[in-house]
Amino acid sequence: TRTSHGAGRPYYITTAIAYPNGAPHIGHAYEYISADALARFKRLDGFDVRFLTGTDVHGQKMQQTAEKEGIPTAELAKRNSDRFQALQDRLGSSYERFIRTSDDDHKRASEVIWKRMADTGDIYLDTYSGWYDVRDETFYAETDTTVNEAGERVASDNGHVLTWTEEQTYFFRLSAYQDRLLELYESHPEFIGPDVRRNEVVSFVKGGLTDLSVSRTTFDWGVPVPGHPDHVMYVWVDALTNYLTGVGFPDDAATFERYWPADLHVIGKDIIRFHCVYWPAFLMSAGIELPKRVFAHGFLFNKGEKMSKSLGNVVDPESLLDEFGLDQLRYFLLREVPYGQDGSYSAESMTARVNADLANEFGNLAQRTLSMIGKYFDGAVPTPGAYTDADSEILDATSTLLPRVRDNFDVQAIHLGLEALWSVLAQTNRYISAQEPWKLAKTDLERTGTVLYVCAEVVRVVALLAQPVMPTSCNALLDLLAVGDDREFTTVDDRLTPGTQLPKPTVIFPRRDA
Ligand code: ME8
Repeated sequence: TRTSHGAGRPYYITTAIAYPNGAPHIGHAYEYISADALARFKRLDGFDVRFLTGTDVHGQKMQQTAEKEGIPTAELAKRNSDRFQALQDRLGSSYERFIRTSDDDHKRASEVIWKRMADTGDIYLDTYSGWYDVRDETFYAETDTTVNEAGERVASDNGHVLTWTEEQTYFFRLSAYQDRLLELYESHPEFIGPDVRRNEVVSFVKGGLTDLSVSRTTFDWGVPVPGHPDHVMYVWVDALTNYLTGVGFPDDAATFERYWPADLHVIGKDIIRFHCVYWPAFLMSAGIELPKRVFAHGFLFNKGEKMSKSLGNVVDPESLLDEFGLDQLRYFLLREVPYGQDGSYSAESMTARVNADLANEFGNLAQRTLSMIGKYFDGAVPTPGAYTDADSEILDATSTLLPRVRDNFDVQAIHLGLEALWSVLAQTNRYISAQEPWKLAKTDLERTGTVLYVCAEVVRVVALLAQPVMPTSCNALLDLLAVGDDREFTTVDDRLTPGTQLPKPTVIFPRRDA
């Protein structure tokens, strides 16, 4: 047996936990798909992966939405969390746990981290007065607000309408962590990706930190503050703690020691401050190791426009799945949008990619190769003869794919990993056109077999390495090549065995009509 790259080492990856105050949208689906592809890649590369996702059920917005709907908040949380989980399942998400912050073990984890921060002396009681964005559950300093045309006080950065809050709350001594945070970003530049986000965070922290209000008394939908049940924790305190709960903190020491610190928190760019400033400060205060990396993906827009309920252009992931298919959606989002940047979705761009990359570049190569093996070799893998330079060029390019794609995935450059695979597919399509095995078959069956063997090898390796992105289709392709059950990346160099009987080929990536 061979040792895999991961050699069974633990790898802990998380997504943000969404507010279930409405239905999930395509932005949520994007985060789940991308994190799932990263988790699957690590699993196939031999890591012992733990992938955590879930919902963030507390906070004022949840309570307000439930009031509007006239149902208990717990009922809203359960109903909508179920919808988020159903979406994950439909997306093929390979999570180990779907946490809801209403889970009992999460309450306990939140109490323990709170007590530890309090024991350090970082929590004190004071009066908070200022602006609050209920939608994002964020406090705003007066200087970061303006008044809109309707005379409402709004956040300068996103225009959300703010409410004045004035109450006695507990504060976290965030101001004490400025130097330690700057030192963290300096000594661990990999802590925040992509680079542009790190620069944002560094300049924010350099601008000075004020203490953070970390409890609320004007509503009760949250985790009660230990010893002070008239306060509930500020929703972000308990929300961030989900990453600890998900690996057994504080009671399951074995699991916690195995998987913590997290290798990667996948989040969207709007919540970078919570993950790269507040979260490491809370952990430093509580004496808990810091996560190794936070990666912020960009936002998805509908034809370049921001999705919003008022514009009526919110894309429902279910309808996209119905229309395009799961692997098509997964591929499109991960290939079209450079991971870490904003991206745009449109039916036209999706159809174009599905046809060009999947139906033509990949599907057609597989289809031609397999049908010629059927026609000229009775469906048995042909025996390659001596390789020409043209053959070797393709085989060599193929054999460098795993390390290249791994390097890309290691820095979450998912789109570049896919680009590397598709460049070899393009090269192979040029090769098959130049070699013309359909003509060779009339004069030189051995040479025909060699060319088809090379093409089949490319299909095998690309299908193997694209599994994290398109699990179902790639496994179907590997089935068509009679590849055995072990489909981990350790098998990348196990070439197809000549003489192996292949099943009757079927179309894996159908064309779409524009
Ligand atoms: O922020 N495109 O929850 P949330 C891409 N509960 N990603 C998007 C997006 C879009 N249009 N809209 C949202 C929260 N997201 C908190 C997280 S974590 C301890 C607590 C992403 O439901 C967003 O960036 O508002 C975030 O990563 C995730 O969806 C959940 O957003």
